[in-house]
Amino acid sequence: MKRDTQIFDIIELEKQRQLKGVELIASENFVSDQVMEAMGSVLTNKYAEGYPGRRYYGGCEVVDLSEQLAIDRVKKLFNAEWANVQPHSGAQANAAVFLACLKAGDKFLGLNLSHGGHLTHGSPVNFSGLMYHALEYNVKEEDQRVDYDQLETVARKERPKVIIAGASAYPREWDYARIRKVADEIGAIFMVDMAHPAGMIAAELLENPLKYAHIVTSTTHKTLRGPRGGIILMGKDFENPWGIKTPKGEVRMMSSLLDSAVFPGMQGGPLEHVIAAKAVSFGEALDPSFKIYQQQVRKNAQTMAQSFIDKGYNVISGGTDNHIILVDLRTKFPQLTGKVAENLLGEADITTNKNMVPFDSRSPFQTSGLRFGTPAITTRGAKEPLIQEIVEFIDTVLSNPEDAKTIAAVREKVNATMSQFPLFGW
Ligand code: DSN
Repeated sequence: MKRDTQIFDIIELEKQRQLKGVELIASENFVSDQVMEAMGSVLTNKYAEGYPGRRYYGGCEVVDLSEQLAIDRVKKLFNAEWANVQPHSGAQANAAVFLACLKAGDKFLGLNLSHGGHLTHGSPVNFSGLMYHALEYNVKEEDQRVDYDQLETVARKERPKVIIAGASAYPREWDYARIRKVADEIGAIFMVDMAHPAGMIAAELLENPLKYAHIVTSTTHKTLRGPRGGIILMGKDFENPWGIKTPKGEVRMMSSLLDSAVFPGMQGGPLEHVIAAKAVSFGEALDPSFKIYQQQVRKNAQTMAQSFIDKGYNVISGGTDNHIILVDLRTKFPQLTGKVAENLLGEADITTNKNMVPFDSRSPFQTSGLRFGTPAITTRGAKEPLIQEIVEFIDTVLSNPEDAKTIAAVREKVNATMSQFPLFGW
């Protein structure tokens, strides 16, 4: 077969884009060469519906080994009793938990999307909001931290079957113990979606939600620095609280309901090449060097937050406990929308994303905020001085929105700087 130069030329373009730019999207990272090697391996050829040791296809004895290795490593990493590594994404992992715990129309409670919540935690345009009865809690206006009083009030009044913690744009630590307490009071399942801080949790820099939550979901590609994908974990397995029984009349364990919800409930054949790549990344996260990396991610995030504050920006909640910095542009640039700011920075090869800020006066298509994150730039080798320089670049661009020459000069500096931080061994 002739080499498909059309697509490989496009892939090369993307490689060059990644190499020359400053990557600040909080949910992105750069995986190692061996993670990519596993993803591009012969394992993509194998159908393996089912789970290790109980498949619906022959010839699964080898992929059983790699899937079991992924399960064993992720359990060790997060101190989990049970894991499912098959979800194709975080959204699929969450959908599987919903399928296992809720019936159509049942109530659940999650963080308001416009206050930092995830799309799959009840957005009206997502399956979670379309199929189920989504209730929400907010952050407080005065300090932009989760309003636990409101969460408890809604939980006691509405008695949702599931309460979810976790966010896509929340820079602070969670009080998981407090949420578990109210979940127990009303008999709800407490689920934590740790997609964003998973790597920091693995490195023990943030509280491990598996100690508090019944069920924990995550993506594998953000701070955790694995391939794109999802996982479901439990610190401790337990009998399902609704008394759903096996054909033999025994109450089914939650692990059994969750396994069935992933396959055959939500998905067909697992992506065994991606599962092998997950195993590689979990192995990397178990290495002591991963903790040093995560410590630097946090130092860089704190440096970035302080540098923005020093330049007169409004950093939501006044700083960060994790890898996320959420900036409200209205204080420094009242006319500048997140959408325009994202495009301006893109012209300087600085990649970030527009984001709603709590109590935003603009729509999700415009927004008043920008979300920044330090996992990817830290993988490139950035330390605090480079972070300060990057904030300087960002401030120069946003302060000169009409000045194409200045923006082009910043782009040249960005490209020259990033050429000193190599990536990829291929
Ligand atoms: N879309 C992912 C993010 O960027 O945070 C998960 O919500």
